[in-house]
Amino acid sequence: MAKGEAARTRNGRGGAAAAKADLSDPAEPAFVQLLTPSGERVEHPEYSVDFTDEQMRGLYRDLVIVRKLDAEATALQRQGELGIWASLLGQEAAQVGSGRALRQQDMAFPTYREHGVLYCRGIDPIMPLGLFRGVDQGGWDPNEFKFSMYTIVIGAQTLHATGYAMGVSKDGKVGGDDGEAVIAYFGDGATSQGDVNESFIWASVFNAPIVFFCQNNQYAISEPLERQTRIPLYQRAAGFGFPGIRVDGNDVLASYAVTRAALDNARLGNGPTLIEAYTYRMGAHTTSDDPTRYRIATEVEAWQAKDPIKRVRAYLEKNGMADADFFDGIDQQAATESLSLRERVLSMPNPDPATLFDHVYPHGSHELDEQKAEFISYMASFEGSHH
Ligand SMILES: Cc1ncc(C[n+]2csc(CCOP(=O)(O)OP(=O)(O)O)c2C)c(N)n1
Ligand SMILES: [Mg+2]
Repeated sequence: MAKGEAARTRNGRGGAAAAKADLSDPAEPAFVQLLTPSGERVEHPEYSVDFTDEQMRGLYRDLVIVRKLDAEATALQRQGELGIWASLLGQEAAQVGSGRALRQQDMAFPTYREHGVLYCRGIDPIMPLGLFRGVDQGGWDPNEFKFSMYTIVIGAQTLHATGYAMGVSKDGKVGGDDGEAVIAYFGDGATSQGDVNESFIWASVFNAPIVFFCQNNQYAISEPLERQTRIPLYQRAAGFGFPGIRVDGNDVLASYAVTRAALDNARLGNGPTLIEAYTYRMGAHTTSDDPTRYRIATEVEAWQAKDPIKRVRAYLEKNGMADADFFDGIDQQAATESLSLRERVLSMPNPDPATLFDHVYPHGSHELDEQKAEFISYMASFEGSHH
């Protein structure tokens, strides 16, 4: 069997992979959409946005900048400056839409791919690059930015988020318009993890103020969605006793509107919501992955037509809300920010290896002190040698 055939057979639908990605496929359940792929504004009976022209341009700026920074990080990995990188390419709208819907007091729990949400939280985009370069553990303060550390263990952060949300409730910080809400990000593959299902149960029965934001990017590394579920993911919520909704994850307006409504419900004390942001991972799973081994080019092309940035640009142009100078200015700003990112990555100092022991426990331990001393003398034994 040829390689391409093997990939198609694993997808289970033969040559239908491209049709699977077509959102107008009647077999696909409806989702909330406010901006079509061609840049037309459409209304939805339950969800709306009322952005000013300035705010719309701001969303465009966010989308372009996070894509550019992401491309720079991928290039840095290819040049040997990062150990690995998990690209967000294609998922910008899901991340910027939900990220901008968060209020300052809300707490977010990311995976390893939420660079766009991190950017919206006001964290310097250099921070995750230290982690992926292996020179620090991710340098931001989760309490200061209300954005937890990246989590590589699939689904684990949903438990952290649920516990945190239960704590918010116990602290009496829900029930009003100024209440606090929590959002947990995870992928389609993560929905098969016990941790995620246990989180759903705890959040449900304790009515925790949490939004479960699943970016269904159609793959868990090489495993397609049909290996995770026989029903649309958002419908899983019904079995746990809270609402689930599917949104066009390539539509920044719809992602914003749906997330804002779910966060408001949580902060008012109405409990959890599962949001399935229906999107597509345009690039590789990480820089260690080769997606041509398991998916066909026409599928990727079908999703390129639904690009999250193109549709916002088309909308701005059609409605005379931005001119060529504006778009050039944004491209210039993105180029400047990515150049700065590159320069700062290249000048990141290598840490003293002995500091590894300083970040295990907040107040250290006797055993760690001993191990650190032993390690320092071991390292000293190499001094003067070339090993
Ligand atoms: C508990 C656990 N099992 C396996 C892995 C290896 N792993 C890393 S990413 C990944 C796929 C995750 O897919 P998904 O949840 O869809 O998120 P995506 O990467 O597509 O954003 C797996 C299996 C892991 N990191 N943690
Ligand atoms: Mg996935």
